[in-house]
Amino acid sequence: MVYNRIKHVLPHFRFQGSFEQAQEVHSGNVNNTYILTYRQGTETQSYTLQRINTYVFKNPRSVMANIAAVTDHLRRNIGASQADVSRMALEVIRTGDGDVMYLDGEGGTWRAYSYITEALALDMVENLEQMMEVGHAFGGFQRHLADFPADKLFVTIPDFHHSTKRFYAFVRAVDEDRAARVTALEKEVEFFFERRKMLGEIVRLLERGELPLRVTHNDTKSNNVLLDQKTGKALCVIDLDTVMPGSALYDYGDAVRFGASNAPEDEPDVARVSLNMDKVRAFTQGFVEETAGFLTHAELSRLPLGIKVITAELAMRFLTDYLDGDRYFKVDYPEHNLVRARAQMALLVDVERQEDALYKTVNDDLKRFGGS
Ligand code: GN1
Ligand code: MG
Repeated sequence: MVYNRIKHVLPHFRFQGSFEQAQEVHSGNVNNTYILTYRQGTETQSYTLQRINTYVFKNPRSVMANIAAVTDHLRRNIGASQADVSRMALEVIRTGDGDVMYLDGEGGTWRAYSYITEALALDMVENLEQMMEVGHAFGGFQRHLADFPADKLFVTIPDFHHSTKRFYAFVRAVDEDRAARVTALEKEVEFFFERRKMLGEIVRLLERGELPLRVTHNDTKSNNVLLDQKTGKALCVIDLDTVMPGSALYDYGDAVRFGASNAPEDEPDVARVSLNMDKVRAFTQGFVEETAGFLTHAELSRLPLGIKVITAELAMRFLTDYLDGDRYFKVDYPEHNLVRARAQMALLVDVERQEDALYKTVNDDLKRFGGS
């Protein structure tokens, strides 16, 4: 029973009314998520309750400090132009003591948000209008945080997108072969050695100061955007766990990797995995329209590099976890991480094939929206 897993936690948060029901949501790969319904007279109010994965987030207090600061900032900036800010920025629900999280004494670390109703989070983007809205959402997120001091954020997962260090971690996993799985994976291992230089390109540009550090979301999957069920318009960006200083290329690249793929992230039949250029164009239009006014030309003109690096990096992270014996990502079956890795590798091959078209798309939008 879902209720049995969370009932000891519920009284510690400032939820309004009396508990009615709880449902588990299975879309994330890291945290455990529940949607709660509370009733007050004839009104119902919903909340999101999450148990934070502390294997992944070693310092949940820093994660929550980042989230509280960023959501306050978003609320101020969005509130200046929008009437209904409660549907456009997440709100952290405090504990009875006014804290941003609750430790249950059994090793569980919990936090809650108000739940935005009549909204959709898309695991699979169905059409180009939706894809453009996802672009507006993540581009708008960057825009609203452009005046947030990136150095005030905690680095909650050090080197999260340091793809060169990710490569070294992968090499270590191959060497250690903790789950005795490496023998059958010669081709896969070779794939990442061949792309070693490309993997380090964004890191090098950041280190040389050719790309600036921004406040980035770092997990820009389409299901981390809420769209209004009635109007289809983007409302709010969710899952702020990995908000950290980073490159705009990461957010653009990860969003295209996930939202513009013709197949799910863990598609077992790699022949079905490919990059949908129409979806790339729709996303890029939404994203560039929001960001052309403040991202530098060095960033905007290199957006497609983000797709390559992030797709390669995630493929490699899945394979690393498979080699380590599935310690990091939640898996539904024994080969799940390998299936995910192979699907992302197939996607990367298609991204590489369509690279010229990707640069053309971005350049067309830069002309259109005057990105300097
Ligand atoms: C993880 O759990 P979720 O879906 O928010 C991961 C991301 C990956 C993603 C792949 C903290 O995110 O980096 O891109 O899975 N989050 C963390 O689906 O590692
Ligand atoms: Mg996430």
